[in-house]
Amino acid sequence: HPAHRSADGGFHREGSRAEAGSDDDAGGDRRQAEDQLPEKRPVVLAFGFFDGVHRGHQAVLQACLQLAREKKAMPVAVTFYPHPLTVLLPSASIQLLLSESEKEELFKQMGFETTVVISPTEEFLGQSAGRFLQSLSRITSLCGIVTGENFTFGKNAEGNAELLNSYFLDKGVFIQIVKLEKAEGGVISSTRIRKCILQGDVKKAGYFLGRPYRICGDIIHGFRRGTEVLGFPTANLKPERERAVPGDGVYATRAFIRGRQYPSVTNVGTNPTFGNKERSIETFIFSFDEKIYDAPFALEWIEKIREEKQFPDIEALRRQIEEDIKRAKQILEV
Ligand code: RBF
Ligand code: MG
Repeated sequence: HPAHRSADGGFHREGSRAEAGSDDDAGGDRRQAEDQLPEKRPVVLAFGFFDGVHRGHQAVLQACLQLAREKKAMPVAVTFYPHPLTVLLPSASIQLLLSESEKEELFKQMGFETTVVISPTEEFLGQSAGRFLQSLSRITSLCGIVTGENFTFGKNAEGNAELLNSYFLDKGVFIQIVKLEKAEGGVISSTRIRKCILQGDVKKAGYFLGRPYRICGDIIHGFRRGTEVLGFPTANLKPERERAVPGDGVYATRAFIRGRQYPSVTNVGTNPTFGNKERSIETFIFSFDEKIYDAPFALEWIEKIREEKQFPDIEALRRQIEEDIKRAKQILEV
């Protein structure tokens, strides 16, 4: 597996797993940064949390791939998981745009053979910016670092791109700071994309991401009502915890099951017509086949169609769903 997982924020060679909190360099620990990356081959690192791997992140990652080609070095995406905030504040719930494995998969698709996933500990996050830089400078194979202009590091985010630049100025490490990508009157950021998704604007989120927003999940059993009362059997998606879910409403979606695409329509909400207590995500696949409801399932959110509403009776809801399907087919061009 190409990902090198690090339990304490050090840069470890594959297989040299470390105990969290034990990398005190004063003790001459063996797991020092210089012997932590896969090989002695020169490396160019792209640093970031990269939640979403949106168009701004893609610019940073492409710059890293390009620099690595120029330097005949290995490009390495260095990222963090879980979110540093949830380490410092366990009660914080942050709604992420990608799971860890989805993020790694996107790096791979872009051309990164190697990813380092740092699982940040409180110690790692509490270290000074200076100490973070020192540990980087001990990687003898390091020949370049690429980050976005808003990258920060060290305790209280005291280190920034400028400090990174000045620190490495005379050390033979090329630092490239990539400008933030802008669209529709603002900078593209994970926070902005999360807001779009929560507000139901999945179309704009997809534009900022450079691909439709996608959620993978397990199928859970829903209410039999879908089949028996309405005549629209639905697959119920249960996303993993801490995942950004589009706001309540009806959406044109594409379901992916065992590598196949299925145009579909998805309702998010509490089904006010029936007064459910729990929020559900229910997908009706147009070309329904019993068998496909038992497989892992990914959903791409293309465009919102309408708000979820309370209908006076089941027949009125059923007629509206027929309209939703027509509209979704137009949007999905099927
Ligand atoms: N339930 C509602 O109470 N109000 C809605 O506006 C609504 N819209 C839906 C749109 C679609 C395309 C689908 C598939 C379901 C919708 N539902 C809505 C959910 C419906 O009540 C639910 O699928 C059945 O009750 C079975 O759980
Ligand atoms: Mg169902």
